[in-house]
Amino acid sequence: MAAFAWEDPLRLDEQLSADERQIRDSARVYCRSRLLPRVREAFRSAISDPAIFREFGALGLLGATIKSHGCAGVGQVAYGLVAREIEAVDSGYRSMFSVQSSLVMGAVERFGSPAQCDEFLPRLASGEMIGCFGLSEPDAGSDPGSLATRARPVAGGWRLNGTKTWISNAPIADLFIVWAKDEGGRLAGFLLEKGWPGLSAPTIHGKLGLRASITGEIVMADVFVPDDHRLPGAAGFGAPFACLNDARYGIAWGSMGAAETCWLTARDYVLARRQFGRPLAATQLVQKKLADMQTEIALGLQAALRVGRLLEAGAAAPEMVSLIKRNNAGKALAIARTARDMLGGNGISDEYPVARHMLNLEVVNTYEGTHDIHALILGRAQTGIAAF
Ligand code: TGC
Ligand code: FAD
Repeated sequence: MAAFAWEDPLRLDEQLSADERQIRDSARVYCRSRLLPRVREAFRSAISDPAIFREFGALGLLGATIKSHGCAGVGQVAYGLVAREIEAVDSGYRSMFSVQSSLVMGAVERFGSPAQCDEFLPRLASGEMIGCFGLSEPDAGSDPGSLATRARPVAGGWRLNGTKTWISNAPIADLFIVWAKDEGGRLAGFLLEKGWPGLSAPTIHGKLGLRASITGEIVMADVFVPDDHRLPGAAGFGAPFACLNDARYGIAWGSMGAAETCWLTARDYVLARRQFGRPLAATQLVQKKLADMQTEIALGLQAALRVGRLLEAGAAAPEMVSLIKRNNAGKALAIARTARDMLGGNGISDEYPVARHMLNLEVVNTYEGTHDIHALILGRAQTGIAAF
């Protein structure tokens, strides 16, 4: 029998190509040397540093799966590995990366005109321009089909009225993807630019999780949007959901990165911490917790890899993405809570990363479709009954 590598129990590493390993390793070096040293202060003071977008851009990480406009054109697995490295530091940084890459650049690339792609993708890829994605509203979260933002046709374009809430990056965004219904109730996507009359993006204060990623509203009071800023290929809810599939897939990998940090921190801690005359790691209860963490992470990563390979082959279904987003975010949150407990009183301190990850993962379990909404998507697929 082969030897067992406890850190990589199912040998994920050998299932990756040399290129994928190299992309992962360079993302890891950046995340550990540049993001990790600033995350504690960023979380404490709720600082979302716009320079991070330019750093991601310089490394070719933004919109990395896009095969044009100077983007790297890497596969879905490589994209997932990058999300895992970033979220091993903080879910807020991964949020900044996913919104820009999957939700904003993805929307422009899939549904934009050639002129819109030429105008926006290079600046989004470099991080010079920051984007946000406005779907959720005060009265339309899990049920975006009921959104109230309206686009009224006028000479040369549209007038948009409505409010989006809980929008990542909004207060620092230059480009706002806004989803609105026209007078016939059909969904359309629009590209709004910072500074336009009637457009504002106030910050939402007082968040207890995801504090390194700024969140805000998008308030639109009769904002004029010229025709050339409507996404011509986006018609109906299939458009925002297509972008969400990509971001949800990235979360499945990313949340496992956060879980790994919690697991490894807990392991180091219980090996070093002695109570009742022996290391905590010498107790059966503690070893069971470590084994559960290792098992869920190994299975979650294998599932993400499998869906990544199917996406690369054009053979993945959205329900597969729901399955791994729901499972991995939920399991990562449980692992973070357990790790927090295993560190005792120290688990509450931000000297250790576990409580920060735990608070972040509460958000990750909620956004991009809550844990229960993804259960209902899977329930509908197996019963044929929509129970929303
Ligand atoms: P339903 O009838 O199911 O679908 C309406 C149309 O959309 C199509 N569709 C999809 N297409 C591609 N991929 C998917 N995953 C799709 N899901 C649905 C569907 O085929 C249909 O197309 P058509 O042509 O027939 O009209 O619509 P519903 O209203 O019954 O949807 C139900 C439900 C619950 C599944 C959906 O509303 C949902 O997913 N709700 C969750 C909302 C959500 O995820 N919001 C995320 C907001 S963005 C965000 O959180 C970003 S955080 C980012 C960060 O910081 O990292
Ligand atoms: P609700 O939909 O009100 O749900 C509340 C609870 O009810 C949940 O537990 C849910 O599972 C449950 N529930 C809802 N419907 C049902 C049902 N039919 N049956 C059983 N249970 C149900 N949105 C964007 O558009 N862009 C962003 O960039 C973005 N970033 C975000 C960043 C942060 C920090 C946060 C917290 C949210 C962000 N969101 C964003 C919004 C996010 O997608 C929503 O919060 C999420 O979809 C849930 O919507 P809600 O908060 O309105 O909760």
